[in-house]
Amino acid sequence: DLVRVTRALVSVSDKTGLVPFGQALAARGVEILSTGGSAQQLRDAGVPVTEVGDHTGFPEMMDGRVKTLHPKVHGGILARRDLDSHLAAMEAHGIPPIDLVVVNLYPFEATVARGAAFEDCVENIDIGGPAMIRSAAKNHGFVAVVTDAADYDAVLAELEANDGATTLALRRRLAAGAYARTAAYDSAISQWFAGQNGETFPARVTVAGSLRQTLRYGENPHQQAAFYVGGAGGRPGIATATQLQGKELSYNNLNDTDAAFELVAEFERPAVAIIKHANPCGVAEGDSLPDAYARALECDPVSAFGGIIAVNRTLDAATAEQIAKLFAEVVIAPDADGDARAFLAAKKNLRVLLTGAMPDPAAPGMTVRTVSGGFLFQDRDSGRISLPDLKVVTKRAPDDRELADLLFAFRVAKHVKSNAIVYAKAGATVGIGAGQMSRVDSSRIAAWKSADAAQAAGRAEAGTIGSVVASDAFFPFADGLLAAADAGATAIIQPGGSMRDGEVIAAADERGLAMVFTGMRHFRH
Ligand code: 93A
Repeated sequence: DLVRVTRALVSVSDKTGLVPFGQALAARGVEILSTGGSAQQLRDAGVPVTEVGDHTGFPEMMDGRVKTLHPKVHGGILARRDLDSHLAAMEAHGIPPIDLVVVNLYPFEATVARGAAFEDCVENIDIGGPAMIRSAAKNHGFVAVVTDAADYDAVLAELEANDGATTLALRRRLAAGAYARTAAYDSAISQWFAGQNGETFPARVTVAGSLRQTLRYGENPHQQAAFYVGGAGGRPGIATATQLQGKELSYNNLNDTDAAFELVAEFERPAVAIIKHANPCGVAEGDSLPDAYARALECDPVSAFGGIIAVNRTLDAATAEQIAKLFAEVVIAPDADGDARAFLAAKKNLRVLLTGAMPDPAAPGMTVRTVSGGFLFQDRDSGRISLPDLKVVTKRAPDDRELADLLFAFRVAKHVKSNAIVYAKAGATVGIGAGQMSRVDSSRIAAWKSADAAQAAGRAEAGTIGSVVASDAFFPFADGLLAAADAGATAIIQPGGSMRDGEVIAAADERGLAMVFTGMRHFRH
């Protein structure tokens, strides 16, 4: 299954590593056919090349739209070397075999990403390149296809090891990668086209991504798993992060870290979120990160053990020193200063991720999840409630302190699995109830956990006394609200819109509570 490389066709837009690769091929006596810009660069570096136009006897034409689309190129790539009829056709038409195809495509994705005009994007749809890639990959029995400069070294190593030949194993691996590349390329084109036509949900979709890493296992050890990146357009977060230290990230780490980072991105002031099982067990904003961290931890220090910590500012030494005292799985931050890095370095197993920037919580985007036999697509929940959106529905209006905490609590509730109930005071959560099937249970659990935490810390009263409370969706009955009032909450924020809003408002008035409606729900499942 060894095939000696005598002739290569090189046509690349991304010319990274082109010259050394071409030099190495030439040194092996490989004849290089190449297109305009690629040929120019090779020739300038002293690598002998034949222009494809000279090879085919046909000039590049129509601004390069037609340069390699010629039977002498495609015949040379597609011909089976093990069939007499194919060999006879090559002979009859003067078609020499091409054993190596090195092509990367017009930078369509990058052209779209830089906001180029429609015509410019269209011109960057490569036709000849994918045709050659697909031809070469189909004929992998005899032809090697390289679509990624990262594979140049592997190809050269094979040629070196096999006296100038490629193995079938390598050609098959390259072929699979080649079709993945053309599929992703066409998927990007179709997605862009649909967008230009104003189609939010086109008739067909492809979900494209590149393998970042295989994971030790999935949610459980008997499940295989891998992390693919792609889709969100470079949104700062786990996909763009560099890992400074620590063990390999697990499937659950990635999922929880994503949740943590998206949550702290909601806040303008320094903020900290501690996440367990995709739900926050403490969130706070404050004048500084150390202050926010201390108060986030105070909410539920028992659950914070083994948690994931996200901050929305450059991690400083004081915060890092505190974090180093806790057993945490992951810390994610936009950046970390030198002293902070030194503190965390002492915790060898702690994974530290730096993203370079915070994501924009209001940015539009799509989320995808799988269901049996299909996918569910939706806009990401970029909804954000601010002061002018609030409607006071009770006799008593919230005071300024309550209003600030209500907005804070509602923003946290958006990131808590439904049914979500969040008690907050002075910019910190003091009780969180998540993921219950009934809202009243979430309300009770949050209050109970808050009382527990106070007792464990030796505080006289539960954090919920004098707090405010947020609910991610309306209270269907007054019971959930009454549970919050019993826990000591003085003000409530919720979407409103229940059939029984009247009853719920009356109950709030009776208990002297202030309540605001947001008109926006934040379910998260
Ligand atoms: O315009 S094309 O679709 N028509 C072609 O016949 C063709 N052949 C190669 N684009 C074509 N290519 C692409 O040109 C390659 O895929 C590569 O991206 C690029 C290399 O051009 P140059 O060597 O002139 O820089």
